[in-house]
Amino acid sequence: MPDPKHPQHQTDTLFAEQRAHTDFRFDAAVARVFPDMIRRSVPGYTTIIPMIEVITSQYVQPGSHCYDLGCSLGASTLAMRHGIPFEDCTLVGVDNSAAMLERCEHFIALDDHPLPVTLRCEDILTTELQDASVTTLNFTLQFVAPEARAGLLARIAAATRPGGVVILSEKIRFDSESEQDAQTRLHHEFKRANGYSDLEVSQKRASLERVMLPETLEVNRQRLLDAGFAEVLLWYQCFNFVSMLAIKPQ
Ligand code: GEK
Repeated sequence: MPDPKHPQHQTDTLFAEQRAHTDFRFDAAVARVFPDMIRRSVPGYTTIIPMIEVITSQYVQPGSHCYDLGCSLGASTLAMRHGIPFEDCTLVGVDNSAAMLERCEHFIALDDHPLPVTLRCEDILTTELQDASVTTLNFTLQFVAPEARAGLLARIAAATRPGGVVILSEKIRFDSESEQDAQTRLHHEFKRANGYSDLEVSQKRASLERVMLPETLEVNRQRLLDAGFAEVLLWYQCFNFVSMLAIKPQ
C-alpha cells in the first residue's frame, strides 16, 4: 500500500500474514517498504537521522572523506550530505544490497544538495576507506558477524584523521535479565503503537534472530576504545536502541 505522504514508499506488511520461517534479507521486497519499516521499528530513528547532520557538521574536516557504511536508501547519507559545508569533501555510501542501492540512487538524485555522492555496492568489511573525518554506521554493525566487528572498527579508526569520528547506532542487549525483558517489552509496545500486530512482531523477531546480533553497550564501547578511538559518548538512547559518538585523539 503506498504511503499517502510519500507515494513512492509503501507500508510494511511483509510479516502481516503467517509465513514460513526465512532469515531476514535486504531484498527487493524489504527495499520497497524500508522507510516505513525502519521508522515504525526503530525507536528514535526519526530523531537520530537529523542529528547525524548536526554531528557531521561539527566534525567534518575540509578535504576529507565521509563514509556512510550500510547506507540502505540513503537517509543517513543525505543527513551527512547536508551537514558537510566543504565542496572539497567526498561522500561515499556503501551497501551490499543491490536492491537497496538502486532505490538509494533515486533518493540521492531527488535531493538538491550539490555535494556529489558516490554509491558503492560493496561489503563494508572490504570496502576501501581512507582519510576519513566522519564515518556513520547507523544500525549496520549489528548485521556484521560479531567476530568481524573489531577488525572493521580498527580499519575505520586507522583510516580516520585525528579528531575525526564514528557515529555508531546499534540495537543493544542488557546483561541484566530483568532489564533485557523490560526494554524488549517496551520496544515491542512501541511497535504495536505503530500499528504492528503481535504476529508481525513475533515473525519479524524470529526472522532477525540469526541475522542481527546485538551486544551490550559496554562491549560496543570497549570495542571502539580498543580500535583506537579516545572517547566514546553515548549521545542517544531509547529503550534498547542507542547511538554512540567515538572520537579519534587529536
Ligand atoms: C539508515 N543506515 O537508513 N556490507 C554492506 N552493507 C551491509 C552489510 C555489509 N557487510 N551488512 C548489512 N549491510 C541506514 C539503515 S539498515 C538497518 C541501515 C536496519 C546493509 C544492509 O544491506 C542494509 O541496507 C543496512 O546495512 C542496514 O540510516 O535495517 O535495521
